[in-house]
Amino acid sequence: MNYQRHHLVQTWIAQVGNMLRTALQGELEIEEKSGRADLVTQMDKAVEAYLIDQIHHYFPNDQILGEEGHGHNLTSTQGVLWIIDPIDGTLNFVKQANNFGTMIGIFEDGQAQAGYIYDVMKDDLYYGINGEGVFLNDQPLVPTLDTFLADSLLNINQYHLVGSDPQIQALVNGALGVRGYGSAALEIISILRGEASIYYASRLQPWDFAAGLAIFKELGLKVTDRQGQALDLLEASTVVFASPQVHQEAIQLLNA
Ligand code: 2AM
Ligand code: CA
Ligand code: CA
Ligand code: CA
Repeated sequence: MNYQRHHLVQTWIAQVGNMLRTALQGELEIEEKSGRADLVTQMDKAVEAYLIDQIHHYFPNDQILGEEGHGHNLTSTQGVLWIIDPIDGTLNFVKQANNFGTMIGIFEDGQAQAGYIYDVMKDDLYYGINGEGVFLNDQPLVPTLDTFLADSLLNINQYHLVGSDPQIQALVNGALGVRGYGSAALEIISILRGEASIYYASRLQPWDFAAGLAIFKELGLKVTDRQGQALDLLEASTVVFASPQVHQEAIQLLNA
């Protein structure tokens, strides 16, 4: 494990937390991206720029993929690749001043090395380091998840609340209940806390799933596409995050 890198990332995340909490005391500059619910603020850009500056300074040979424009032309996962979502849940950041996160995944030749998910307003940092375990604020974390979908809360994103895909209806009907936070970071955190045992989301980008993928792998939990196949770190996908048994049930229902 790369302790120098881990300590740097912890310092950067603390700084990002201060930047974001301070920004919420003032005016946000809000722009639309693809539509009214797809927003970007000056803080999404400022946090991404800050993290990229730090990574470039300490690790000049590493590659970086960030939501707000960095590395979108990458075609290879060779070497060290950082995948960054500066604010996950920007709509929550703007509307709720709560329920958003910062996510960082670190990969080497496509293999997960570390994942960080920071719940900014709670000041809770969840991270997993390859071979070292998963931690919440430096305390070891091993979630107890449900064995059966019927006993599980299912987190889903809003695209599944409309439409009539019968397989998704079967998944929803098979679960104990459905929840949605509007932030991939918080949906993943709720599984790490043992609250939900599955998160099903379509149209996730690499920066939405990379950190969670690294943390889940370290816990022996599953993260795949809808067919149960491994994700491509450079491609958007439908994603199923779950405990192994619940994942198997979900993949069966989603492909029946
Ligand atoms: P974001 O806030 O970083 O954009 C709910 O909107 C969740 O889906 C958030 O995690 C959000 O991440 C993600 N998401 C992915 N693509 C999105 C899009 N086109 N519009 C809004 N949210 C999107
Ligand atoms: Ca966004
Ligand atoms: Ca996101
Ligand atoms: Ca984002």
